[in-house]
Amino acid sequence: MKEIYKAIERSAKRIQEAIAYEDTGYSENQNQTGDTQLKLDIQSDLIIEEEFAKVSSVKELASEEKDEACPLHTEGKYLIGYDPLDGSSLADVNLSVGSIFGIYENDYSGKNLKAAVYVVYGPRVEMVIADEESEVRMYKMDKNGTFHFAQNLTLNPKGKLNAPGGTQQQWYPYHKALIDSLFSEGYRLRYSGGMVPDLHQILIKGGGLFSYPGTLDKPKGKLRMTFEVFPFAFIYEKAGGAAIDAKNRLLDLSPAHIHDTTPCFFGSNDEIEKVKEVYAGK
Ligand code: P6P
Repeated sequence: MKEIYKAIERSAKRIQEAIAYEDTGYSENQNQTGDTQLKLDIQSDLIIEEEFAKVSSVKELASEEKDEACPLHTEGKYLIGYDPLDGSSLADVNLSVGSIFGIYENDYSGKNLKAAVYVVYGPRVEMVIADEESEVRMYKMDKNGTFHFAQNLTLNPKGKLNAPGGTQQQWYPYHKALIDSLFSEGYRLRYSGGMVPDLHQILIKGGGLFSYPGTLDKPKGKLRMTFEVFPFAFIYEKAGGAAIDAKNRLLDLSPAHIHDTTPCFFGSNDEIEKVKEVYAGK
């Protein structure tokens, strides 16, 4: 597993340089979800592919930027589901973006996720790792591209931040009531439109709720199980929180296809219990 983390570190340094100094324009291509790909999306994907090609334990790569999974080393043990540059359009307006990695065995179901990593490209480059070891660990990159352990991350039983995703006009009325009730309790709005910095902020600040629900126009939500949802569900659970689709534990789900989406709620335990109460019977 350590050689996989090292490949992610090498990728992070190269992607950060691409974000900072290269073209953030749109390509002529679309990904499987129909998003027009930024040149940065394609370049970040290529960088990660190159770095994982050096890791013999990686059997297959499944990228959000590609329709299907690609075989790598036949004798490898791990399948990597990843989003090379999540929220990449935010780089256009100089906001933080991130890379997300799920490290699976056998298939891309939540129960087969063995480790999860994300990298935040913001004022600093930071990497968070969760695996079978006890703690969720955060590392900071120095000017040479070396990552140094900074701190462990844990979620309090209840937090103060509320990150409500999705088009509000398309929210189900009971979801709007849930979000409004948190604000009436004094929660602070923290939502940039980038899943990685938004979920990172809640982790660093010790708790709250990030939601990207099913909506009238997108009943299955927007965020992809394999590349985005399962890795963060793993990290939030390891940090002492919870992650559900409104009723079920997210890591109990299995995608029919690697690009399948699901409604998702990540947070401290008190907030997740509140979601379950509101959504019970809906
Ligand atoms: P909306 C970015 O495009 C992304 O995939 C996630 O990073 C983010 O949480 C979500 O979509 C934002 O979606 O509909 O709120 O703009």
